[in-house]
Parts: sequence; structure tokens; C-alpha cells
Amino acid sequence: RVDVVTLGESMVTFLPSRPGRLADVPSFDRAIGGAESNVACVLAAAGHSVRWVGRVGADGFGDHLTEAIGSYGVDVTAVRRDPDRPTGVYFRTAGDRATDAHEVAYYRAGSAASAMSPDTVDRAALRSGRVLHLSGITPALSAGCLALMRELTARRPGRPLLSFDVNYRPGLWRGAGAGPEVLLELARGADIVFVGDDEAWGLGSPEAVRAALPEPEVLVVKQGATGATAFHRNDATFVPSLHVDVVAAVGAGDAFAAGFLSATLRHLPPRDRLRHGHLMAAAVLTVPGDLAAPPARHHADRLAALDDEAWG
Ligand code: KDG
Repeated sequence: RVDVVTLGESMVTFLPSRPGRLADVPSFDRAIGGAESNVACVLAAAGHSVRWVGRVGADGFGDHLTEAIGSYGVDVTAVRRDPDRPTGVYFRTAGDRATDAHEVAYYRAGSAASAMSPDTVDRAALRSGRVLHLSGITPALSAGCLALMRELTARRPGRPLLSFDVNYRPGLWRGAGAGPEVLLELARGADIVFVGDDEAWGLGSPEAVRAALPEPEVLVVKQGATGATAFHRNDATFVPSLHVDVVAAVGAGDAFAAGFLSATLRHLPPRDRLRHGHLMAAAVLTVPGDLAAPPARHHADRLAALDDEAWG
């Protein structure tokens, strides 16, 4: 068994060469994105055995994604190539430093990944981890993807520990109906749920999300630069965020989830799970893209062990 398996659509990402509106940016730099493969890359860099399950086109961008994600040490042998559909791509702008408001242009409708379904993914690979990490992006991609997510989040004996990041992207649900209801339905099947408080307001409110999820082992509510709270049975543990000069928030939630899962796999207490989440997120917040070099495990352990005063 590997430590963690993640499933989701990854895309070639184009980062702007300079600030400004999408209409004005003259050129873009190629990078990689995809919430779930981001989680896989950070976990692999932190020393875990990780597999990413996905679907890309039989094209150069598909080659690039599998090679780049593989170069983090992630196992990509269960990634399928689709000869008929392209790899998804997206462009983003740098956005406003204070508010992180930015533009995103997705070119992913009809992508290879949108053709994922219970019949077109490697199911044995999806059962091959101690943890299976999924996100609320996948069910928005197609009816087949939604069916797959419903199957994977069904509570069954012997399934891997199920981690679910709500990742509510309203832009992806346009025309696809009931995003909030579907996301809450899927979250109810998970053991560990991550949600940003901004997303939680999109689903109702943080309290409504808590009330709608009676079963998870752990619900982690992230409050951006303020901190994050892990709710576990009747306990709530809050850890403040680290103060860093934010370049772009993209990928920070994924890195946070990876840090939290890494510490969970190592049976660390809730406070340290949250601290490892913040440490991984801090590294990504200081770069323009989705991925940064995370702190090595021994450094992260040393920082996570500092006393409360050092943690603000
Ligand atoms: O979490 C980062 C992702 O949002 C980004 O890489 C793109 O996966 C992505 C998506 O669907 O928005």
C-alpha cells in the first residue's frame, strides 16, 4: 500500500508574465496545476509514497503533466491517456496583492479528465493507498466524474481513509446545477473534510457545514491568513497561520491539506497536523504558482515543535 492516492484533473497552467487584466497580459509561463496532484506532489516531497490517478490527452501537454508530476516522486503509472480528448489547460492573472482577486480562464470542457467515470479509471489503483484524497472540483467536471465521486465516497468496509477538500469553484458549477448540495453530500461520505470559511459561506455558513457533517472524524475549517480549526468530536483545536508575504494564494489550500495528511499519517496530534498544514501552505504562498519546495521533514518537525509563543 502507498500512503496516499489522489484523483483529479490536472492541467497545464499558464501564469502571467506580468500583472494586469487577462485582456492585457502579453505572454504566459507554463506551469502545472490541479488541486489533487498538487496535494500528491507536496506529500511526495515530504517523503511519502503517493500515487496520482488521472486522465490526460495523448498529447504533448499530457506528456508534460505526467513527467512533471512524476518528477516530484509521485507514481503516475495509473494515469490513463485519452487518444480522443485533449489535456485541459488554464490561464490565470496575477491579481490584486491585497485581495487576491484574479481572473481564471479554463479550457477544460471536454478534456480527457472530464471523461473519467467509474468505468474509465484504474479502480485497483484507487484502493491502493492508506488514504484516498479527493476534491469537490471533480464532481463538477461531468456526469461520469460525479458518478465516480459518489462511488468513491460511499461508506464501505475496508475502504481507505477518505479525505475530501470541498474546493468549491462556483465557476465550474455554472449550468451544472446544485454545487453546494452535491458537495455536502460527498463531504458526508468522507473521514477528513477540509473547507475554507469563504467556501463554507457559499455552502450556507461554517456552522451549517458542521451541522450537515455529523460523521467525519475531522473537519478542518481554514480561515485564510487568520488560522485553521480542526473539529474532532467535541474538541476544537485552533492554530494561527504563519505571517508571510503572500505572492499568490493558489495551491496553498492543497499544500495545507498535504501537510495535515502527512502529520495524520504519522499519528501526530491535531495541533501538529494543523501546524504542518500551515508550514506547507506558507511555502506555496510565497511563489506565483501552485507548487513550491516545501520544508524538509526534519525542518518542518522542528518548526512544528516550537512553543505556542513562536506560533503567534
Ligand atoms: O488549488 C489549485 C487549483 O485550483 C488549480 O491548480 C486549478 O485544479 C484547479 C482547478 O480546477 O481550479
